[in-house]
Amino acid sequence: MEASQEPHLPSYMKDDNVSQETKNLISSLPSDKDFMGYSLYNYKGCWYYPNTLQAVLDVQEHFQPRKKDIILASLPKGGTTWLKSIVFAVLHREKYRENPQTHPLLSQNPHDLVPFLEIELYAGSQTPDLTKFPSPMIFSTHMHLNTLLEATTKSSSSSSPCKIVYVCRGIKDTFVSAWHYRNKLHRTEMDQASFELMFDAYCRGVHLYGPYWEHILSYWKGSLEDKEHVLFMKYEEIIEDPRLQVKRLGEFLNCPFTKEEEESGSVEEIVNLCSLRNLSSLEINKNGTIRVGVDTNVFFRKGEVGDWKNHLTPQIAKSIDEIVESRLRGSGLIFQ
Ligand code: PAP
Repeated sequence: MEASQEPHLPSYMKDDNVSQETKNLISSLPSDKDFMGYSLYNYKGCWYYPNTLQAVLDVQEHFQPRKKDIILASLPKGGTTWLKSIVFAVLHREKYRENPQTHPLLSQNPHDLVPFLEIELYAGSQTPDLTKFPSPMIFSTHMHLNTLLEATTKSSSSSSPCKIVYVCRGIKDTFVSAWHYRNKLHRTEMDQASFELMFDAYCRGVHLYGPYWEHILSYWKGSLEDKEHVLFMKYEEIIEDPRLQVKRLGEFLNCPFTKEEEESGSVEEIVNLCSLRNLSSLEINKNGTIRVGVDTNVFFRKGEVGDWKNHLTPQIAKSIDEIVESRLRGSGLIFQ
């Protein structure tokens, strides 16, 4: 089925919102198909569906962050929803301290509180009105760091004017999470052949915003070069010690937790508020739909480290580990 006719496909995966100029560009780009046969195009080393590429180009041309804005970055299924909720809760903790029952995370999905640049804001318009958002505003993106910096530094120096937090997750769990997400999006249980095709595409790096290793390396290098502006986080580390990572975020965002806050349990409150158990039990996240038209419940599943073991044989797992290891070799980043 053509992407534009697939009823459950989000707009960013389609090809019906592309200017003539972008069509011309696309016709000159390397192309491939995703595991369902939808066309992907490689622009500056990264794979996009046509509508996503259009929006990325618009972000690059028109987005102008303010100094205090914060940008959250990730690969799809890398921990985006969790990071959005934690950063929102850390940044706005004072506002809802007195009346925690009015906290926006209890009534809105994290994706509606922290909008995507290219998947939401610039997907509907080349020049969305961002002045309506209070500063500091938290935005999010799935773009590579290099692509993002082309947008954020066009009128300033080469370093990012605002803070960027990146989260990533081991490729096998990212892949398995993406597999379940696609099944939920298409409202069907896809077969083993589709699973294998999708796995093969991940191994080749041909997936939206892939290759995986290029994406994480761009942020890894960026975080080493500019520690003040780029923070590199791992989903697995948040699982292991969420308190520590929440405090790390507070430091990075220039709103460290005071001793009194720590003693009064403020860090734990954020950890609990943003936990998968809590968020997924809320009515909004069970039966809601986010602004871009995706059901809220598709963003919450198991949230475990190592769920890939239920889907990949040790041999298959080894093959993808070897690919990632060879691509990351020499970078100092160890990630499996
Ligand atoms: P996105 O990039 O499309 O927004 P993203 O949030 O990165 O998706 O990935 C969803 C994964 O994060 C799911 O993982 P799973 O499929 O392995 O279960 C989801 O369960 C997990 N997730 C979502 N919210 C949380 C949370 N609050 N705590 C821990 N994991 C979470």
